[in-house]
Amino acid sequence: MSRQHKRHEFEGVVTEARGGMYLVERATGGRCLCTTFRGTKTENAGTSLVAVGDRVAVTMTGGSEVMKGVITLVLRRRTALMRKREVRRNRSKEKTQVIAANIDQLAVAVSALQPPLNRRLIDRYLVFAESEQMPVMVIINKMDIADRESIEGQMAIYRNLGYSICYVSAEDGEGITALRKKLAGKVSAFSGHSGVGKSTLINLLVGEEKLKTADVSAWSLKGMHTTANAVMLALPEGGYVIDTPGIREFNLSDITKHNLRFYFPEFLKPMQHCAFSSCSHTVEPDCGVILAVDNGEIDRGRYESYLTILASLDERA
Ligand SMILES: Nc1nc2c(ncn2[C@@H]2O[C@H](COP(=O)(O)OP(=O)(O)OP(=O)(O)O)[C@@H](O)[C@H]2O)c(=O)[nH]1
Ligand SMILES: [Mg+2]
Ligand SMILES: [Zn+2]
Repeated sequence: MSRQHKRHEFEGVVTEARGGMYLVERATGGRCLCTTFRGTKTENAGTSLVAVGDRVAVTMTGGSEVMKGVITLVLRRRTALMRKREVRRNRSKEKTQVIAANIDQLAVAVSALQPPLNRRLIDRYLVFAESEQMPVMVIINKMDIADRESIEGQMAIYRNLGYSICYVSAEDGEGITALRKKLAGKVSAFSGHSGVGKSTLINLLVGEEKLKTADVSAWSLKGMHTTANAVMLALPEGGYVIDTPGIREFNLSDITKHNLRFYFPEFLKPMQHCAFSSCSHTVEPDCGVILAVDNGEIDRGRYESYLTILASLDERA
C-alpha cells in the first residue's frame, strides 16, 4: 500500500492491547486509542489480528482529551512470539496467538525459587527460539533467595550450549547492569510463568513503577496472574521491553514431531550416527542421540525435555 498518508492517517506501533482497545504510538510522538473494525486489513493471515509491537496504519476519528482512531492495516510482522491457542479457551478462530510482535529477542523469565526453577519450560522456549532463529536469553530472577551454586549447576548445561543467561535479583539489584546491557537498543519480550517477577524487573529497568506487580509472596496463590495484558515500555538506554501475562504452559506453534529434533542444537552432531535418517531418537536401534545421552555427551534432562515435548506433539497430531 502507499505510504503517502493523508493528514488524519498515520503509522505507529501498538504499545498496549486491552479488551479490544489498542494504544498506538506514532513515531512523531503522541498516542492514539484505537479499535479495529470489520474492514481492518492484515498482512499476517491466520494469527492474532493485532498484538503489542505491531506496526499499524491508523485513521484518526477525533477525540478531545485522548485521540481516537481505527486501525486500518496491520503491517507484516518481522518476528513474533507466538504460541498455539489453547483449544478449550479458544473463542476466536485463530490457531496461533501472537504474544508480542516485531521483537529482536526473547527474554525467557524464570525464577530461581518461588516458583522453583523450571527447566522443562526453558527448553520449550529455547525450542521455539531455535525454530524461529530468534535471539534468546534466559533471565533467572530471585537470586537473592536462591542457592547460587545449585542454580548455576543446573544452568551450566545451557551456558555450555552457548545460551545467554542472566542471574538477577529485582529485590537487591544483582545482575541488573549486565541485563541492561543486553537489552539496550533492542525490543525484548519478557515471557514466563506467573510470579517469576517479570513486571517487578521491568519496573526496575524502566526506572518507574509503571506496572502492577503481585504482593510479596503472592506467587503461591493459584491463578495469581497479576499482569493481564501485554505492555511495551521504553528503556532509558534505548530500546523497549514488552511485559506479557504469565503463561501456564508454552504451547509450541509450528513445531511438529518430525522437525522437533532439529531444534535441540546438541542433537545435530550425534544424530548423524543414527542408523535411520528419520530416527525419532526414542525406540530405534543404533540411535546416535541415545548413545550420546548414555555416555553423557547430551544432558539427560534435555533429552527428557525432548521426549516430553515430542509426546505433547503426538497428542495433538
Ligand atoms: N525475593 C524476590 N522476590 C521477587 C523478586 N522479583 C520479584 N519478586 C516478587 O515476586 C512476586 C511476583 O512478581 P511479579 O513481578 O508480579 O511477577 P510476574 O512475573 O510479573 O507475574 P505475572 O504478572 O502474574 O505473570 C512479587 O511478590 C514480587 O515482589 C526478586 O528478585 N526476589
Ligand atoms: Mg506481571
Ligand atoms: Zn536417533
